[in-house]
Amino acid sequence: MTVSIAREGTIAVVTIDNPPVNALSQALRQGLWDAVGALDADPDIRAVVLICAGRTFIAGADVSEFGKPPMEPHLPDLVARIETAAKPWIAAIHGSALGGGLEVALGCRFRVAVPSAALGLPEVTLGIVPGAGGTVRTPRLVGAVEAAAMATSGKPVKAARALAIGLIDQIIDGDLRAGAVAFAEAALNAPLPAPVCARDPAPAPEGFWAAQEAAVAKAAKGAVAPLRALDCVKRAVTGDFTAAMAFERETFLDLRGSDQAAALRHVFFAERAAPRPSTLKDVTARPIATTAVIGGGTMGAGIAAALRDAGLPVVLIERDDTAVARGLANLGAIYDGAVKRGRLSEAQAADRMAGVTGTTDYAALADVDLVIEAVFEEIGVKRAVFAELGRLCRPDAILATNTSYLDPRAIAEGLPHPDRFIGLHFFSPANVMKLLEIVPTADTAPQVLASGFALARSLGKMPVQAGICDGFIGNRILKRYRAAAEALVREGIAIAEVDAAMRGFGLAMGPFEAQDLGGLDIAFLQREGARARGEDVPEMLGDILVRAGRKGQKTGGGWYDYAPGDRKPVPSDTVAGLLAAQITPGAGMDRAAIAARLVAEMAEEGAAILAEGIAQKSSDIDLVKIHGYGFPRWRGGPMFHAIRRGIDGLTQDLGRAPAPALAALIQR
Ligand code: T1G
Ligand code: NAD
Repeated sequence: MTVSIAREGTIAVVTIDNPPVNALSQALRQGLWDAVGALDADPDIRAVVLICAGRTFIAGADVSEFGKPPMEPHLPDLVARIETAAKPWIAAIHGSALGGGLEVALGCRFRVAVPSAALGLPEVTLGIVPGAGGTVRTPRLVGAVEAAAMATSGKPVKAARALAIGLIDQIIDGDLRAGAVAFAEAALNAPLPAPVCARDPAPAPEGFWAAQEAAVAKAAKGAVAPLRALDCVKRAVTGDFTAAMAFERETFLDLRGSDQAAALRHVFFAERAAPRPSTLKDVTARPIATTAVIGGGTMGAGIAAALRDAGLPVVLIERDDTAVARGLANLGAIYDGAVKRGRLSEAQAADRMAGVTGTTDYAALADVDLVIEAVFEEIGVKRAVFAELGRLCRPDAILATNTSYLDPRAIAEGLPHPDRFIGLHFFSPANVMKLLEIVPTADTAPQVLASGFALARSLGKMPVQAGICDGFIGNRILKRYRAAAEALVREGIAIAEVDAAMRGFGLAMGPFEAQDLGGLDIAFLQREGARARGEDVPEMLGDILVRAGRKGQKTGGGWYDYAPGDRKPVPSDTVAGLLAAQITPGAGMDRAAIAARLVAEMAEEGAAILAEGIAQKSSDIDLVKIHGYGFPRWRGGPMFHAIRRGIDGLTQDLGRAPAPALAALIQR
């Protein structure tokens, strides 16, 4: 790590070089602290440009220091030192100025940035609030509304927007360093603006705070930090600077040690470890420039959209011309929706569609780099497709299946060059859900596995490597979760109570309302298929409902009744009658106990998955649940949650001792 000083006439250029993202480690803070003193004492220097080497401006405090006691110089003191320096400092920003990075830039008298730069206060995504004046100085530049949006959402703003709202003073086209030095020289020829701390924030619009509190609480879905960040911005706008700074620091230190902050830090590092498995460190991925999708149904259309969103051309293969037209229409519907929601312009949507070629002719696949199969979940249909692919695709073309429950090895049996075969399990809707389970077989070449991870990165997906078992990682835990939820119903716990408990825990919906939304018949058909293969599959309560024609919302009723045209779940007397014989009322459980039980059951299945080597690390299992099934990020995932619950907590939650694999994981 270095903080170096160069002199260009009367302008000093302070360059930070702390790879990979110039995070504000203690050494870096000390280096900047010392640089202020040195340059204040230099009579030849009239202004200071602060710039970073590498790919980005300061990306924030060093997250790896969070679990440790804060060390001097504390960041708020460093920012104040820059702000009150004898010579004005100019922050020259490229890449991202995030968190503490933006706070340092706010201590500067000016901020300039390249057009591609982003500036933000992402602290709430780590379960904390800015701790060095981010919520206090930002409103003094951009006003209450913009500052509240930045601090409570954690979303960065691009340079053009930052200029428009007053967060930066100029966009530098061309060389940032030269442009910043020129800006500094010009700034010295005019009266300097007051330091940000001395500027008064514009008052918030009438009624803003009450409306914002309601909106932030709704969006936060149980996360604590966003509302606390709003409180800080409100103090900054309605009170004096010093008191607001004290309030923010107190809030930061309070949240820094919280369970939610620990959970979100866990997810932060898990998300950075998953896309780069150590086993693939020296493996080069095969380039993927052209792709094909077989099957234009629910998943095929979504996968094609994900590929197009990443700029990859797609050949969409279907059974016949009618199905081709339907597949293209499915894809067109996805983009029509994106245009309606303002996510894409008409021209962008048209461009996405122009990159798709629909056909029934497999000869169109002769030169594609990657084919993803998403046809019916029937082994015969899939094997026939791969026989064609094996015949017509290049021997080095990567062939992938999107199967949910079939054994990829059975699908690939007899395929020439099996080293190029892999499972790529997308989640519906495939162009939205970030999770991608990557399922190699024993024959899959490391280069092909690396290509799967590279594809995930280019699609903006969260890749998790999974071994082969029924349901891989996510659906196997889902099956356990559903069985455990049904067990509670068999003990007399109301269906609606189970769903309310899981919503209260932070899930978007409970297990029963989710099945009604997706359809009970999908899992029912899986179970029936397994039974037909002679597997011992216990009777589920869901089987009783499906056999009674209750498949969920699509049939007007599943676990709940639905009034025509209404998606609101209503507890069903019919279901109560159908299931009455299966219920032996137990002692009853409150919602906290219900949620604790079900999360512990998820973790117990996760521990078994880990012990069997189906998952590589427990944090991957957390990512599967968060990115594939909506497990609340601020809980860290079922494995993180269980490890913090400990053996005694889990014994209480399960009503019995946790299975050996889970106990062993906790005692590691
Ligand atoms: N601290 C430590 N390491 C960090 C880091 C950070 N803030 N940000 C990234 N890294 C590491 C990361 O673990 C990975 O390491 C490598 O850098 C590349 O990251 C006082 C208290 C900057 C947009 O939340 O958003 O300031 O795996 O793969 O995709 O108010 O990293 O290679 O060993 O993500 O190019 C606020 C978090 C902190 C920014 C770059 N700041 N980082 O994305 O690379 S709290 C953040 C990011 C704070 C103050 C408060 C992204 C990025 P490795 P990467 P990327
Ligand atoms: P779907 O029925 O919506 O689509 C399947 C498509 O495949 C249909 O359009 C059909 O015309 C086409 N097809 C069938 N035989 C074909 C052939 N020989 N050549 C070309 N096209 C053919 O099914 P879906 O929900 O999209 O599921 C597809 C696959 O994705 C299944 O393996 C499923 O297990 C898996 N999957 C589904 C989900 C989900 O939530 N639906 C999630 C993940 C994975």
